[in-house]
Amino acid sequence: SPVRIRRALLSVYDKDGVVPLAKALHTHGAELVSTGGTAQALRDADLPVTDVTDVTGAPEMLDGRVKTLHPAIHAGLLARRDEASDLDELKAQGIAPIDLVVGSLYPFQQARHRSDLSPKELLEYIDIGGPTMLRAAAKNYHHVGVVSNTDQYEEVVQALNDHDGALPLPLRRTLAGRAFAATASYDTAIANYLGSVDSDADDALPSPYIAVEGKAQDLRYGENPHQRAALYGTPFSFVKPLHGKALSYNNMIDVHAALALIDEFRDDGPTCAILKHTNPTGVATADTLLHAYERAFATDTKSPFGGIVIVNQALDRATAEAINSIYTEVIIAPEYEEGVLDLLKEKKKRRLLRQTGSLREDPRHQVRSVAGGLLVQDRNPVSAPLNESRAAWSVVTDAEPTAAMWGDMHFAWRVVKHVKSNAILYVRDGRTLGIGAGQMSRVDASELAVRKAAEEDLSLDGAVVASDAFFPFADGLEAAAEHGITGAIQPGGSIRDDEVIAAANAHDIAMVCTGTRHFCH
Ligand code: 93A
Repeated sequence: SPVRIRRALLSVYDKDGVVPLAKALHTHGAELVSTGGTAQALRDADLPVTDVTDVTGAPEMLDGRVKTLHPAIHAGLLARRDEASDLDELKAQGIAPIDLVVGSLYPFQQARHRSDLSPKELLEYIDIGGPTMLRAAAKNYHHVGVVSNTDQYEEVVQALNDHDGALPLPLRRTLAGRAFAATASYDTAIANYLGSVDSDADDALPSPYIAVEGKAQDLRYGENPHQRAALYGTPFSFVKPLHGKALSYNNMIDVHAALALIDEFRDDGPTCAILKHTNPTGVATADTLLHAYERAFATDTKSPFGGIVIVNQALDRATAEAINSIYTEVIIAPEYEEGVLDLLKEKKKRRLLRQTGSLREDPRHQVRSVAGGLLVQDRNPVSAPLNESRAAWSVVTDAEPTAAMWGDMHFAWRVVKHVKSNAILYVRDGRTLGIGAGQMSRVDASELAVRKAAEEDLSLDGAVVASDAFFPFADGLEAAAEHGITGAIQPGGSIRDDEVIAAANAHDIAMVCTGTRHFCH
């Protein structure tokens, strides 16, 4: 049976869209009851509002910690309208029923990521009264409606209009479910946060901050069409879809890889990376984005079809046209210049994303599942700028890198991190020349990278080679030396480092050891 909304309690942190909703409620004859800020927002819009303090007869207390936590509110929400005794009790206490709650909680999840808040300040973002209202209304959905997010407003206004100011039961049940999902994920975020702050600092991984706060969406399928799949948590808060079908399971993995890679180049000049199956097919920096794209594409002109292109600055028309000349499934840019979206939207199957944030702002740990459990680790941090990196790296050969080689080594090192192991790649002049990804042997990876470069008629003369882990033997480096490389960057640390360094010296190669390994499995 539809519930006619006679009295609505609105208490929202996010004031977006609350005025139109309140207007609709008012038009349908509902009395509006609100907490301080929300009441102000409604009054500013010339709506009549009853202050919650007038309903409770108590002031807001403890800096707002106690606003709606009062029997006049909660009995009004929880009373069963079909229980005479409930109604009698309300009457005896002079409490009027409340038929609808509109709430949006203090943004704990966002505040959690703010470095300017102390732990004590963060606690103030734990909403107590809000979830209590939502849960009370949701529990009593047979008689009360609950709106727990701004994205439900439109649906609710529509229902009010369609049902003469009432909300039908099926909608109330759906909304109740969403309210409990919202409070559950809210509490999970708090639990994860408290679990992740360990008072005693030591080297052990503290209780991981994972933040999987319930199912976000079902996916059409998983890695393959016969595998069911769903997305949990909020992993894609860093991209906003602008066009195309929802991201698939594989798209999401690739998008993550692309975001992680471009993060390394956030402070560089125009940079473009093309990826397939999480591996870069080419990465380049240049004077313009178009040149960066062309140089990245030239690394491997076969593989980018159906791949991802990501750029570190606004996508201009010329670059978009170049990207558009082959089938590119996913494009990610921080901005799209005027007209560019329209051009790219012509391909229906394509997904266009705007990058709205950086993975480096995500404090969550990296998680992978293995049979029966989860593996949790710190994420591989973004590399330091060249001058800082240089201070931590050591030149182990007689030959010293030139300034240009330092730049290329730094570039190569930041890309090789994002290539599946074993990874070898060649770089010259801020662009990849050949990438060998995912080989079981390092020599194979090296040969693959050489072969790819040869297929594209790219000379390796004067290039630097990067290896994600140490060269176990001199052979990998010697193979590279034959092609005229002049520099090498690798972690070092093999028991045969001496042989590897001797080989480098024999070929007049400048070798830098970083002391850090970048396996990517
Ligand atoms: O501090 S609280 O946990 N105590 C309460 O009693 C309470 N009642 C509502 N926070 C409480 N709220 C929250 O205040 C709501 O969930 C909403 O986020 C916010 C709205 O406050 P205002 O209308 O003053 O902006």
